[in-house]
Amino acid sequence: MKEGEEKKPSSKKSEDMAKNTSTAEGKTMTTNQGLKVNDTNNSLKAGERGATLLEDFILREKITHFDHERIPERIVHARGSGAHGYFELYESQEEITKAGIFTDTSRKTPVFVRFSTVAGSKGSADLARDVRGFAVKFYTEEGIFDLVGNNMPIFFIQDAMKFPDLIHSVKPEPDREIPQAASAHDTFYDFVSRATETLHNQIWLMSDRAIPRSFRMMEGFGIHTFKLVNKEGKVSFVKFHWKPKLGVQSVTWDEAVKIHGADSDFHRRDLWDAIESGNYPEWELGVQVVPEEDEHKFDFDLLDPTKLIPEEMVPVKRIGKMVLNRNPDNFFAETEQVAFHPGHVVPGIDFTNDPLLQGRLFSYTDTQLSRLGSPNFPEIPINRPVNEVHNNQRDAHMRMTINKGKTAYFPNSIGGGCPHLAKMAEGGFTTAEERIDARKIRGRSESFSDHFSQPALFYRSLKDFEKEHVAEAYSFELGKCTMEHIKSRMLWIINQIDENLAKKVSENLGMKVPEDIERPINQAIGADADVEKHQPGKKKNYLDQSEALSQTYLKSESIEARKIAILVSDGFSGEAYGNMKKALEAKGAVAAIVATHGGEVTCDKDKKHKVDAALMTTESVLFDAVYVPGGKKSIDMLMKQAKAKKFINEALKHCKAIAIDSEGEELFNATYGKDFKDDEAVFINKDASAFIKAIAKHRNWKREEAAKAIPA
Ligand code: HDE
Repeated sequence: MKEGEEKKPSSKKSEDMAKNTSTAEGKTMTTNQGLKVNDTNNSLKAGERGATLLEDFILREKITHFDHERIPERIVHARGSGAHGYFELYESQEEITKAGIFTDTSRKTPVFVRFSTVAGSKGSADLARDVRGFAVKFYTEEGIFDLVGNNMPIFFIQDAMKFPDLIHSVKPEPDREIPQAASAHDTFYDFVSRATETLHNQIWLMSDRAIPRSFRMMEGFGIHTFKLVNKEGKVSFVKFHWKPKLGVQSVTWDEAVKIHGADSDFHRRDLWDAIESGNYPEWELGVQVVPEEDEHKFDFDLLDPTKLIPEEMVPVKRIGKMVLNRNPDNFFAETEQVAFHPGHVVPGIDFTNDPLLQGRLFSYTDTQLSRLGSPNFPEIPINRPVNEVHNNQRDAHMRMTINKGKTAYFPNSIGGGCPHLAKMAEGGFTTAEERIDARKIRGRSESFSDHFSQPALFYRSLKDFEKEHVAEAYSFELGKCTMEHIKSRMLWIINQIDENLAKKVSENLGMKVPEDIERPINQAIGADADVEKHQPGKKKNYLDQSEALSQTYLKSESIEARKIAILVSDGFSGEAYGNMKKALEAKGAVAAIVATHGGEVTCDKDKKHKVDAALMTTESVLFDAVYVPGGKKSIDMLMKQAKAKKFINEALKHCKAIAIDSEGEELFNATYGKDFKDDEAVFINKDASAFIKAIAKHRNWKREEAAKAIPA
């Protein structure tokens, strides 16, 4: 873009959506037919106490609409949160693609993003141990491009044919419909231990990535290898990455369990609040590009979605950024009705033969038909492209477009041959040509059979505290399984990934790692397949470690929209509070007063302050750090409250930063804090800057081992 040139406004989509919005401010109530209504409280009756009359068309209209308010929830990814924003490109990528969004730096492309959990139903809790969906809809000038990815770079299975099996195994067991939104049960591990292609995604699921602190602090991945095509028709392979500005951060499992009860909308609220407060979440879009001729240069198959390309082998080039800056106006109309599809692509982006991706190309339209009820779902405002749509598709349920003219066929002369076909030069989509000379076969490539090498690479690449979390997660999950043969099989499998990991988990389960297990190991193959060819075999070591696989790799100095609890009672030091609040807010954090009672709390300057949460209604796990200002009266009151001590103990246990003024030391000594005074994220009577740095680091994991002794 030339200097001084203005970016085009991002509002084309917002303007389009605005045509469908409705505000009731100052308006009279009407029926759906526009008839003014003067009573919406009483039905039409035969006498005041009499039977209700069927004639009451106003009642019937209201109740009928209500009866049909729900639509089927998504089979997977039912629980989600959405936000609007935009995408901007840093520099043209014309060498690898002709896609307008990746070549035209003057564009500000509108996007809608939906984050989700996978297994739970619509009303389940946000902090379930699960993969997170990360689906981005780009409203480009050439049509919709959907990048429908997850927060982990690989998937559980290699072939679309296995998707219903995978999902049936992880969903609640069908006899009792238990457990909700949890993988910790027999059927899931029964499947995992027999379909060993799942192991790589499975070990990521045991890592901290599965319990993020916030949607704003997750990476995103397109997972499949896609194709990019340039103007000359040259093809490159590509993997897409989203790198969050705030780094990748998680909560601990103990917190996740408690957040379930304290605020089951924790992630949804966090995203909403951050955007409302102007702390717009940001990600950079990265690409790993492999020239077409290098397809077979790797120790794994690029078409296998259970494999990632380590960043050490192919670096991630950051090509643009996405900012989420507007909350939806209406959850149902936007977040619920948005219909993603990996098959929504624009010229310059194309598919590979990844058999999982190929199956997805069918599934997503099919599922919208049952969920949204009509092939006209692309006409719903959130799904409409920003460019014009013209074709000969007509009618069906809920058609919105009023097509004029006589012709709905092609070729025609009556309609002047319109809509006419696009020539390639005009930007029409053409599939990248590929030579296919093959036998028709129901089977799987032997190159997909290495199931242990990358789970092992992932585990080796983690920091010690992350490894510990993986061991604890496996122990928890398998501990919840009731069938010995499933646990035993899993222990043998984990042992193939890493002996140390298997040792820890087996000790926690009070079981032995078996010498061998029933064969074949991998049973996710056809009955007539060459069994030996498809067994996972011994793990290979083509890279000792990949730094980028540890989530400590992406660092951030920011404390934007972090929530800091200021723990007080009446008589707290107004000056100390004011200084800390100012310092925190200057960095974009939220300083929330948590007091021994609700309403207002009075400081030592006799000034009243609004209480954000009374101790009895909130929990330490909902905050990122704790500050206790001085003020003798306030400290004395807090000393009498067991919940205040619990609040501090939990923050300590979860390795959070804690700052206490010297007058508060007495309170700190009455907690497990007395054993952690030398801790590098505990600040007694220090200024705000060190505290803020510690919050930006997220947690002091070095404390974790010693903090296990805290019974909170
Ligand atoms: Fe999906 N997936 N999926 N999936 N998926 C759906 O589509 C499916 C897969 C992903 O926020 C459904 O509209 C099949 C991989 C996300 O609305 C459904 C297969 C990845 C979302 C469906 C996969 C994903 C979905 C349910 C194997 C990561 C939520 C509702 C062949 C790259 C999008 C819907 C949103 C949603 C099918 C595998 C990500 C049923 C058959 C791999 C983020 O069509």
